[in-house]
Amino acid sequence: MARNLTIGAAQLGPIQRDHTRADVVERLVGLLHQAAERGVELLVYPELALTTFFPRWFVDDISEADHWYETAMPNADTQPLFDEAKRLGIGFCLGYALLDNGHRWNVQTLVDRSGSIVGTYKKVHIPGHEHHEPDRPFQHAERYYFEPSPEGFPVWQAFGAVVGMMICNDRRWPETYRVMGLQGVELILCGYNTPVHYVPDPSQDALQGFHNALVMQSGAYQNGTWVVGVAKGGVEEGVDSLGQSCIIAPSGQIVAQALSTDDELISARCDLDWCKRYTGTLFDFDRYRRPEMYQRITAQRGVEPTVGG
Ligand code: CDT
Repeated sequence: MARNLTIGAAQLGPIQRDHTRADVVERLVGLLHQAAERGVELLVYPELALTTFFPRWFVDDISEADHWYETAMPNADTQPLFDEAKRLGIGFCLGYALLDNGHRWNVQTLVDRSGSIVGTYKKVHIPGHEHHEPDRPFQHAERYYFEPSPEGFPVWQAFGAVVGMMICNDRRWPETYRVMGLQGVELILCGYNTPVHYVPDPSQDALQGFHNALVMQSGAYQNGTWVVGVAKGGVEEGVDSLGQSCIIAPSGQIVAQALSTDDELISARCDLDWCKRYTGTLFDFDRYRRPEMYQRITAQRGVEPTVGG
């Protein structure tokens, strides 16, 4: 029997600093209703989908930022989303900041069609900087606000598929996809907030869209998996962020892509058995991989030159 899953990517436009959780959840529910009309079974929202991207500001005392974090999921603000999704029989994946026993995580929670939590993924690759950098036009202080996950890249059996998650910067690292690929992943869900202006090297600004597609398309193809990338785009508190949410097939082809940088739903009917055409042939890992040749991948972090220069 064919394993088809209709997946939606609920791109968000900007969330400004003074937008309340209630304002945002109303938008999320609006996109959920559009998704229901299209027969979507799983809807994916962006990274930090409940608030503005607060790591763009620095605070001297981190407890001043506590209000940006959720302390439970669901909670009073998100319960309407959980209730409506359950009523409609739509599962979803939601990105938010979590404050848990003093630990600060950037997470995505996957919820099944009956409203039960399948799992929560914590972001592994935390980009940006730890300290205030006053010369920047805006901060990217994720390394101040979030701990890197010690849990790696688990996968879950859900929606009739093997499902994994990654968050924003994780999508730029091939190891992210491969660790899940080695667990038989068939669907990777990824929310992101990507400022168009990359402060350390502005020559990359014009390439943001290219790099976004490049990493997710190659990760999908090289691991024979569906990838769903969902942006919070547009000008948020003066910072322009990339849209270009997309759904990518195991062939590496983009099957749906957002056209705006605003709230926008895209969707695709995804044949999960398409994965096997790649994982059972060209990327039959068990047959063709040479892990004994890849020891450096886990043995070292930075470059250790092996020749002069
Ligand atoms: N949110 C996130 O991880 N954003 C980064 C921005 C670049 S690093 C400052 C990204 O990889 O898109």
